[in-house]
Amino acid sequence: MSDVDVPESHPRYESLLTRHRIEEGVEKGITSRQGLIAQGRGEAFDYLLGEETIPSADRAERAAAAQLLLAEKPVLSVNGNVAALVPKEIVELAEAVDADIEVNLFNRTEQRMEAIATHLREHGADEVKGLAADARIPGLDHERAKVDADGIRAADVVLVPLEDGDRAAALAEMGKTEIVIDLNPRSRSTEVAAVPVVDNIIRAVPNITRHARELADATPETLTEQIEHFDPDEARRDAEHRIRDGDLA
Ligand code: PTJ
Repeated sequence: MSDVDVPESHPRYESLLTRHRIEEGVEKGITSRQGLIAQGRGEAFDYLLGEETIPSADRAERAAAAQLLLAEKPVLSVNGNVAALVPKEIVELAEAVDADIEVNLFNRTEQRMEAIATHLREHGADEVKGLAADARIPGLDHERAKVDADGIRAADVVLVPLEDGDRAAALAEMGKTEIVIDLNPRSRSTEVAAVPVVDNIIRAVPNITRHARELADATPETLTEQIEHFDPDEARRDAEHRIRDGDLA
């Protein structure tokens, strides 16, 4: 049994544990109530994908690792769902690829910003950006436009998990290379991503870290090859095909 009293033998153990983390996130003031809805949407896609990392998602995760390792200034963007689901794993990824972590919220309040930064520090983060909010993403009129000048504003590669599409499009417009983690292969964020990762964030982040550790000593040429061999359109198509035509048995 775990701390949520779900036996590990339960067929939906992982899914129930994930729900519990989101619920806890809401109770702690980390996750927004809309985050519960986003989680439900994600779960439906994940169920249809077979609740596993499909081979094209694994290839995307390797390309994501290569992009982050090649980047001059990589930043991992964190919202309320990401902080509740994978706080330790985000810190580990940031360490593996030498990236900054920045909190960026759709439903931004100072309280939530502080609660998330504290939560990430409790899980090992040294520095958490996003609180300065001394720069803006052009073309966005909501709270997600607020970023740090020495964080997302200056980044060349940004990891954007569980995002609404507006900011993803605006970041792409700024010329940033985006790695999007989103279980919906047809979301606007996934559509604009250089590297669309159609996988559950609880599997995707540790898997990107594993690939990054494997590629840690690779030359820039090898990293570039990994990226060039990855086809984002094929990854989107493949995930959509799995969702539409997968075998539910
Ligand atoms: O914390 P905030 O205030 O920044 O708000 C965050 C949410 C997630 C509430 C906000 O960005 C939002 O409303 O997002 P959307 O428009 O619901 O999009 C979230 C996307 O993430 C959807 O396409 C979901 O299918 C997907 N998703 C949900 N849970 C997961 C997921 N993708 C990967 N892993 C998940 N666990």
